[in-house]
This record gives sequence, structure tokens and C-alpha cells, in this order.
Amino acid sequence: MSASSRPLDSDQLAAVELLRSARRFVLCGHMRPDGDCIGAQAALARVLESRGKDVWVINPDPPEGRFAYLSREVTYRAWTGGELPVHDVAVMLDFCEPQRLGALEAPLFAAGSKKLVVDHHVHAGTAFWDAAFVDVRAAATGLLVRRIARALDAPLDRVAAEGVFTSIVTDTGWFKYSNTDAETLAVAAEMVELGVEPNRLYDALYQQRSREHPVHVGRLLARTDYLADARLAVVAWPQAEVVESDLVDTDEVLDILRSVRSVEVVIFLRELKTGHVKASVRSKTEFDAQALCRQFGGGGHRKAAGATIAGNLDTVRPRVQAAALEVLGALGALGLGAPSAAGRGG
Ligand SMILES: [Mn+2]
Repeated sequence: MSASSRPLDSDQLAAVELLRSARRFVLCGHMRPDGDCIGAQAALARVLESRGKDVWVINPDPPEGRFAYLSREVTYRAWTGGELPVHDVAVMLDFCEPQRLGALEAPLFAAGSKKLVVDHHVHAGTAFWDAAFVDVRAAATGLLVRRIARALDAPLDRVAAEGVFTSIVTDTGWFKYSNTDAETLAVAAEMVELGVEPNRLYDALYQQRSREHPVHVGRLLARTDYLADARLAVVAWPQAEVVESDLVDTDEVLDILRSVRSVEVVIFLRELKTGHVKASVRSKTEFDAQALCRQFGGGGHRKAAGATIAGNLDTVRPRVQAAALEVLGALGALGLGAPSAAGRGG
């Protein structure tokens, strides 16, 4: 059996049935929607529209400009208050914590609609949804939309295919993270057969930076501190310079630091205007980024996770760093850390 046609469990079948039977949908994403979120929304919107459904796509924030090839085809509304349209089902894509809806949380839960979660994140806490199509092993939410379309017997048009492909490539770092599996590659190939031009999407996503961009990346990288024999890399970015960090794709900086041989874990700490610090954690080894972030009220995946923590860099950084060093110490004692002591080249 191919990876993209595995059987659905009973929860997933119930979710598909809700999508099949309801008529009016609102598709919601999380704050600062990423490529997986935007792509999964595009794909599910086209799939449901092909089934004659009314679909409204809305997020707390507008999509980044680099996703223009999708936002030209799909109307992404950004919540600015007012009223949500009357709808039967609100679908939450690529998140499972209602607070990630930001200002959209209150009006969405005030609406009497059914709540359906389509997601691949680990959920902590009580279930708030009416139905869920969840697989925490899936590399991207877009892959779950592909499975849903198959279950609904709905064909994907080119825009839906570009949505699924965008989901896959942004959540796998263009097929290089450990979540890249057979389903990822099989569905990517299928999307190319449906008309996606990978090079055109790569150009739109990663080759349209400003001239200043490399300088900002350089400044950020210059702030790196290596700890624990350079098994841990930490970049802390104070609020005073937040304008520049907004111009930099965090994943890009994390990727460069992860490329250092000795580094097992990278932590990027960004001070926000709201009195919080946004932590992004990436792991190359058994180090569980999700477990670390959960200690601080966040979540994500084993190899990639994040948390938004109350406080400033002076108060938050020592706590996060100490927690990470403790985990690294335990892993080191078990011999589960870097490839080998020799490989670390003392
Ligand atoms: Mn995702």
C-alpha cells in the first residue's frame, strides 16, 4: 500500500463525513500563517468548492507576500473585527491550540459552528473540537488535505496542487528535515504531475529577498553563542532590533546554525513588543524540541518546536538555556547526542 493511501481511522472518517455533509465552511489558520497553513487552506478551499460548498478563508494575519502565487487565486481574509459569515463548520488548519487564533479566537468560538481540527501537531490539554483529522506523524498539514481530498473523491486542480506542494516544501525545509518520508515525496511528485513547477515556487519562496537581507542574516548570526562544547547554539535578538529580525526568515538562520557539525540544538530567542519572548527550537538528534517547549507552554514537533514566553530576554533566556542544557546533559550521559566524540573534533 502506498504511503498516501493508508486507511483512515474512525476519527478521520468522521471528520471526512462532516466535510462531506456540511455546506458552509470557514477555514481558519494561526497567527503569522506559514506556508503549510496557507497551502493547506488553498488546497482545502479548492477541494470543498469543487464539491459545491461555500468557503471563506480567514486568518488572524495576512499571508506573506512571497505566497502571492496562492493569494492571487484564493481570497485570504485577515481578521479586522466585524462579523464572521454564517457557517456550519469552522476548520482549523495546522494548529490545535485555540489561542493561536489570536483576535479571531473569541468571534470564532462565539459562532455556533462545529469545530474541526486538521493538524499534525502534538496536542496538550483537553480536546475542544467536534471532529479531528489529526496525524502527528504527517510531515505537513497539506498532506492531510491530500488524504481528505482522496477520501472525498475530489480531484485537485493546479491551485490545490500548488497549495499542497507549498505545505510540503515549507514544512520539510524543501525535503531536508527528518519529517520527509515516502508520503511527502510521493505526493510532491503527484503535485508536479498536476502542474506544479518546483523551480517557479522555489524562486517565489526563496529567491526574492531584498539586497539588505544577507546583511541582516549576517548580523543575527554574529550574535550566536555556543554552549556545552558547541552542542547548543543560541541566538538572542533584543526588541530594540526587532525591525531587522522581522526581515529575516527564522528558519534560514536556524538552518545555517544547524549546519555546524557539533551543534545538536539551536535556540532562537526573539523579544517581542508584547512583553514576551518567542523561542524557536530545532534539534538534529534525540533532543526533543517539543518536550522542551512544552515546559514553557509551547509545543510543536520533536525536531522543531516553539513557545511564546512571558518576560524579556534577561529573564527568559537563562531559564530556556538551563532547561536545554539539562536535557543535553542527560542525553550526553546516555550517549544519544552528537554522532561521536571523535566526530565533534575536540
Ligand atoms: Mn505545519
